Amino acid sequence: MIIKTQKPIATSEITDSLVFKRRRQIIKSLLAITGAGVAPAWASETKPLWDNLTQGDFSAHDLTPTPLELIKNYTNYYEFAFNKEDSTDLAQHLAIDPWSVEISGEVEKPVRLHLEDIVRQQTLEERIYRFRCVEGWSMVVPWVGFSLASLLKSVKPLSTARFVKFTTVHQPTVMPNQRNNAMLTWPYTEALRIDEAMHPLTILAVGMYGDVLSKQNGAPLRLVVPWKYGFKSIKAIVKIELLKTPPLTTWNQATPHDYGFYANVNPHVPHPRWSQNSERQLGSHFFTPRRQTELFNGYGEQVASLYRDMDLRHFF
Ligand SMILES: Nc1nc2c(c(=O)[nH]1)N[C@H]1C(S)=C(S)[C@@H](COP(=O)(O)O)O[C@H]1N2
Ligand SMILES: [Mo]
Repeated sequence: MIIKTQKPIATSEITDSLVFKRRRQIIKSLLAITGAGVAPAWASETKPLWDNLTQGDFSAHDLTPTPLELIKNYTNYYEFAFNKEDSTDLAQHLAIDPWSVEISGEVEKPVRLHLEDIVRQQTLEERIYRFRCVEGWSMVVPWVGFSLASLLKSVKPLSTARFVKFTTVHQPTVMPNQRNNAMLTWPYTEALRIDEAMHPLTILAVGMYGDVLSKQNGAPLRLVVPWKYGFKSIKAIVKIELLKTPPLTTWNQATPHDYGFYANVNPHVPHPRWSQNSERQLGSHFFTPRRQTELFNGYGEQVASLYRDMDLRHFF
């Protein structure tokens, strides 16, 4: 894990038309502090520009970001399509400015916030995380985001809050599968236990590769939980609810035997139709051996204690 921090940048009066430009500027200025951010270092074999940054516990792992070129058309976004290229193209129609997020439920101060105000209040960091999809592929992504815990604390969770539910935007005019009600129940929802949501590794991302998030990757705001399978990392979030009881989530509801609530990356628990023992790393040559999948996607040192009392073969 590599973390880069900067004090939030003071924004003054922002009009809606400036919103996107402003967000992009804030994110880009994060890279500017290192004097880098000109050439996309992740797109080549040159030294990554975060080489000079503090490296966390994961320096032993290969955390060279997957070249952006290789992942930008490789999208799972089922509101748009069930194949990766079409969902990338169709996602460009999503309307993302202005954007607001409702935070409600078991909190002292339910609010609806403009994304710009959230970004202004939170401290943006760059985090380079491994990302493992349940389908058996993986990548390394330099996200730009902020701590979910920090946002949740700002609305003062009540002691009754035990789960956090996230909901994707409902935009049936541009999301074809929301119109057809195809396959899944829309809008897409996901959830975490409150301690998972409060974990320092859990972030809400507004950017990647030193720029704003692209629409196909979940703009303008998505969850990233690096020790869980990718489907937990819900895109285009408009609502965050703190709840007393575990909510039904999209995949858990659709195929309860395939996808558990926890969905922690676990090489020992196969999917009903394939092994989760190894993964194809995006961008690797076809003759490169598959990577051995790690328990908790390699973040066990940080998160295993959350599941101390659970038999991980049953809570999958
Ligand atoms: N709203 C929404 N969020 C979603 C999905 C989706 O279909 N809709 N797909 C999930 C799955 S299965 C994965 S693997 C990741 C993919 O993220 P990426 O396209 O940015 O790589 O997004 C997750 N978040
Ligand atoms: Mo996925």
